[in-house]
Parts: sequence; structure tokens; C-alpha cells
Amino acid sequence: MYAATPVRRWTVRLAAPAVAAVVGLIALFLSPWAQSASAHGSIVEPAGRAYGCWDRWGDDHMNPAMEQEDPMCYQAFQANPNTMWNWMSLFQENLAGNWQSKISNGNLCSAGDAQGGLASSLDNVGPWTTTDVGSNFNVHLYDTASHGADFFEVYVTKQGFNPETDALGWDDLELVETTGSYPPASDIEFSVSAPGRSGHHIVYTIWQASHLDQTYFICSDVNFT
Ligand SMILES: [Cu+2]
Repeated sequence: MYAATPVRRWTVRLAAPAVAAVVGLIALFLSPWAQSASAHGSIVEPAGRAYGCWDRWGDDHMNPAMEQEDPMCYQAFQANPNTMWNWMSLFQENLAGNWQSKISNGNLCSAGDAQGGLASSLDNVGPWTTTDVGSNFNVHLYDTASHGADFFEVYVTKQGFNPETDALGWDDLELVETTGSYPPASDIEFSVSAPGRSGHHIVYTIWQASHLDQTYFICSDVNFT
């Protein structure tokens, strides 16, 4: 009798998370994006559009407040929930450095609609939530697959471009950084400088992964303070 109470409590505490974990695993393996969702990465600082939506709303995606507080994430999630869940898969393969062969004006933020009709909502113009930055700021890649990088190219929109009203084209971008290579790691960080800007801009990061010709294209909305 004395031992029964603590033992039972311990069992119940352990059982609930275990059941949740098993259910979660089954759901993950049944889901169509199980493979791709586990093996890529994105820019998490300043947050890429899809990653930012997942970060802010991933565990609160049924909250009706999203429509008012984060309308661009809301429209993306309504268009297809996978746009948020699959934040790490904004890439094209075998471009041989010719980005514009697949990424056309107006489709830069979806990486040329990388997810085949699922992600073009990321290109929509409007009040995307921004991250405050100064003229010097860090770019942080989080990569669940540790692909490494041949290089990164970081572009920032020119002063005068307005992400809330203007569709993003290649001509709107200014190259501010080209990095060297990085060995495989889950986190890669480097700093860039983009002076002479104020207000809402788009940071456009191109990440050339090292394991094969796989190139990621990521829009991060920033507010230059
Ligand atoms: Cu990958």
C-alpha cells in the first residue's frame, strides 16, 4: 500500500508523454513530407518567411488571432499548411549556378515555387512580419542535415523598394555578401553589412549546399532601424 501511490504517479507521468511521442512518430511517418521535412535547412535569423511562420505559429496554428496579427502567415497557411511545416525545403537542384533558369521575377521567395504549387503564397506582397536589424547583422543557417555550404550569397533590396506593395524581382536586389565554403554543421553564422537602408526590406539568401547541386533561396523580412 505504501509504495503504490508513488509508483502509480510515476507510471502515469511517464505514460502520457510516451503515448504522445508514439502518436507523433506515426503521424510523421504517414505524412507525405516526412522525408523532405527532416533533411534540409533554412535561414532562421533573420527568420525566413516560412520558418518565421512556423516559429511563431507552429504550435498555435489554430489560433484565430493569426489572421489579424500575422496576415501573411495566415494566407500562406490557408493556401497550404505544408508551406509552414516544410519551412526547410525552399530549394532547387541542378541549376549549375544559373539561378534565373528556375527562379523568375515574382517567384523569388518561393524559390521558384519549389514545392510544386504549394509555396507560391510566400511570394505574395504584403505586411510580412519583420525582424529588426541594424546595418550590420548576422545571418544564421540552421540545417537539420548538416549539408555544409559551398558558399552563401546574400542580397538585400535597394532603398526605395517596398515589400508591402512591390513584387520582388532580381533587379530589386543588391549583392552585399559572398562567403567562402563552410564544413558540414547544423548551425552556420556569418555577418553582413547593408548600410544606407531604413524600414522594411527583404534579405535574400542563396545557400549552395555541398552534398550535391542543391541551392536554397530564402526571403527574410527585416526592418532596418
Ligand atoms: Cu537537404
